[in-house]
Amino acid sequence: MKTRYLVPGDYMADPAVHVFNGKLYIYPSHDRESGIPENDNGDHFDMNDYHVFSLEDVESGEVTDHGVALRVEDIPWAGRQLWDCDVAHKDGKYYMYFPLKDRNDIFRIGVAVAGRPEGPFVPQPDPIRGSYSIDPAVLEENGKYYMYFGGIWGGQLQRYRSNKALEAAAFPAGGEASICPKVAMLSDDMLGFAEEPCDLLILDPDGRPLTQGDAERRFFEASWMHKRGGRYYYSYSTGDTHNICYATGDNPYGPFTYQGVILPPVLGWTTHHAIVEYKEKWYLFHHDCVPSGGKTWLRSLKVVELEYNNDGTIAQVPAG
Ligand code: FUB
Repeated sequence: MKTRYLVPGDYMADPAVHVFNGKLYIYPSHDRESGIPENDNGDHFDMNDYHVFSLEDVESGEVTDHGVALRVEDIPWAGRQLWDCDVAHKDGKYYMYFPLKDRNDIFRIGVAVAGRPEGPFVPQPDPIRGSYSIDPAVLEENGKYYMYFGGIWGGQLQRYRSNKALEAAAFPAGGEASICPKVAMLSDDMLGFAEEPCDLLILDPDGRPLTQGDAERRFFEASWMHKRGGRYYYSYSTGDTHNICYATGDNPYGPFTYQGVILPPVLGWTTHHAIVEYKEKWYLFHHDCVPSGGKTWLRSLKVVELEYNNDGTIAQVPAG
């Protein structure tokens, strides 16, 4: 399959993708031209709503835009910046988890609820208690739901240790274990954490945690978890080195062992993805900035087929 741009008329990024009612539903960030200058804090990613898309034929079928599903102005605790969201389904309801800065400019993770996968989603009055940072991704497993989250730099994860805010942001030294993504089981009502978030450890093949100085492999943001053949695949972006990498494990909490790069750098600064099985094929959804001519804040949604090797490792997708 050739790589396909899915929404050529608008700028969409950070796809989360799931199969609901036999269709593929895509929940992207909705990029826009805000005029805010680019900086390392990500202020130029000033998105203020989400659209939901669906499709039934990945290679050439029509992509339906279901319109606006949630707006910043409808969220009671909103400050600014709706970043990468995800959606989970339980007992006939759909739960959208979204990162948003509150009025103190602190990223928290909110929940909004709908009766249909395309929304509209109705936000809860407050963010999830104990939530922080960005990029929630939810895995369902035997009726339990696990949220993976976190992102450094503009995603603010370096401002926390052991779920507590620090006086000042702190990065480990280059040779020390890197900042980890977080995982927490969700409560039965899907509106909160059932437990304190804990670190998701990513080890090198010798069993040592990846170090903060290992910028080509260590976690930065954009968590995604999928399961294939009894194996858990945790994938993520390395941020400033622009790889989508993956690590495998045998349970939702890890530890995970680093395996390699799925997607080398694309045009743009951020890289972000979702992996999903549909009609017996696997697909990588992601974004790049080719259609906007390299404007890093105007990203376009793409899909390409993902191949697995016989040993279960993922064949690297060529950039472009
Ligand atoms: O879209 C804003 C941020 O850019 C996302 O939350 C990150 O994962 C990166 O893609």
